[in-house]
Amino acid sequence: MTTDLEPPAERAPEAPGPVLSRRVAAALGVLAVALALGVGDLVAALVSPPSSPLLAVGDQAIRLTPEWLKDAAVGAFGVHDKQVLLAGMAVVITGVAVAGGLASRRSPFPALALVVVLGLVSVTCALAEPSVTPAYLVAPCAALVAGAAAAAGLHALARRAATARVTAATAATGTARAVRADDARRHLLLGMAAALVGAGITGYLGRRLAAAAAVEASRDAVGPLPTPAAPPAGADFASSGGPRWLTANADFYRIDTALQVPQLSTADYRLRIHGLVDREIVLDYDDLRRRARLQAPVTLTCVSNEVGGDLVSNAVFVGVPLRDLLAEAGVHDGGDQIASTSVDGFTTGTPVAACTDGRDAMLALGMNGQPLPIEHGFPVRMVVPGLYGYVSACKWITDMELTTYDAFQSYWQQRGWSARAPIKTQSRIDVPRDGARVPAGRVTVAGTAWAQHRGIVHVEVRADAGPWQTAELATDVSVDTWRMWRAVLVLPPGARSLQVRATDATGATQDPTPAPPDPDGATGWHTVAVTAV
Ligand SMILES: Nc1nc2c(c(=O)[nH]1)N[C@H]1C(S)=C(S)[C@@H](COP(=O)(O)O)O[C@H]1N2
Ligand SMILES: [Mo]
Repeated sequence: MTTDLEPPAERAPEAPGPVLSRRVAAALGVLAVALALGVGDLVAALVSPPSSPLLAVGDQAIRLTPEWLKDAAVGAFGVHDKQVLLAGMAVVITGVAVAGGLASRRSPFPALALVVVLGLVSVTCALAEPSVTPAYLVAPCAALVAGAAAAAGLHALARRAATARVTAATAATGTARAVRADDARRHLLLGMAAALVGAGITGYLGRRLAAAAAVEASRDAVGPLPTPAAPPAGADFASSGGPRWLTANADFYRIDTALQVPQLSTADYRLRIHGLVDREIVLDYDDLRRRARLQAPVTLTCVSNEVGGDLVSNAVFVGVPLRDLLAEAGVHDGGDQIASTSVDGFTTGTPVAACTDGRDAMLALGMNGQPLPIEHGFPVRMVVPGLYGYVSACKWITDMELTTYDAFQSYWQQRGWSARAPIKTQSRIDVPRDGARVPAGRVTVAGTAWAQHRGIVHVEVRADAGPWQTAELATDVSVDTWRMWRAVLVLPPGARSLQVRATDATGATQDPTPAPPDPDGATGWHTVAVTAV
């Protein structure tokens, strides 16, 4: 038994079939195709990148284009010919989608047919890719299904909205018919918004994943770079619990301002050296790789490192000596600063003198025998021993402008940090850890000390502000790297405070004044509290 709460007159008359407005019909076509392309892109990125419908069709278009037209396109658009092709495809596809939508004002079938035809075209193009595997069918088919579902679903919503509008045309506001028309219209708008957001998100994620995969592949293609000799014997006291002299790439500390790791492939890589120079130079990755003759261990340190902090790591870098490149460009007398820019817009400002005074300043391509990890600046970064990272270690570097300290302020300088930032002498206790309980009596204390480009010659430790005791130093490898140390202290039972200080090769002992990192590096002696039991 049914109850009918509405009088029969309120019920919609059997529609002869509503007609969608041109605007709605066109939008429906575009949204269905956009969602199909977005889903196709995302699924392809996850399954098999070359099968992305848009890119597979673009690839075929390039393959089928006669040589004379290709030459003309390259002549007219230069290196932007691919972008022009993709933009052209976007215009054509949008036009076709609008037409398909407009043809679907009464029935969803023209739009569905369009999606199916586009789907079959992309299937055909994907299957024509030289590297084809059966997995190449997945993305175009997913695109087809998503596009067809969007076309059918949006069309149903649009019909309902159109029907309700016709029925409500004669009804007063607030009546059930008018409310129903408003609801139907809201559902249609929600459906369209969902399709738009879905197309945007899938398309964006697909593009990003594909870019990341392409850069990963570009890095793999570089192959191994000269492998560093094994660290010299006795360079660390890892056997006593101290840090290893060489930091594994995966453990190397990381600092970036960018929310996402920049993705730059070797094929797209260009470095421009310009400004106060005799000759502007533009180099690509292969140019740099051919000149990469310098191999040196360098300990990088972040200016933000607190006393006792771990924003310091050591690796063997391989790269092009900066002084070679600067000599080639011919730096003008007045030029005292290199303004380096990363592909993500970050900038550093490095003294020209530090890059020409004979130290191992370089554009690094390799780190511990591998191409730079992407998060450490692949394909190319700057490394200058002795300077904090924010004034020297520009990652994903694409531009070096010779300028002056008067004319240019780098990223962190603009935010109040010092223009010049040589690394301050520091030392750190790694064992025992702060808060540890240790057996009373003879306790091994071990850690690291650094004073890059000056070198560490002396480290002392003490307990409870007692007399300083000289620590044993590990083998000296380079003035540009940290130096490990260890000592045995005799600790009576109870709460003990252990402290360390280092002296660099100029004879200067580490500054005891506790100071925060801002504006040019922290000072103070690292102190840990332990309990001897
Ligand atoms: N492009 C870019 N380069 C950059 C940075 C950055 O945020 N963006 N950070 C700098 C800072 S502050 C430091 S300490 C070092 C850190 O290098 P790492 O992440 O390889 O250890 O990179 C420098 N180069
Ligand atoms: Mo830093």
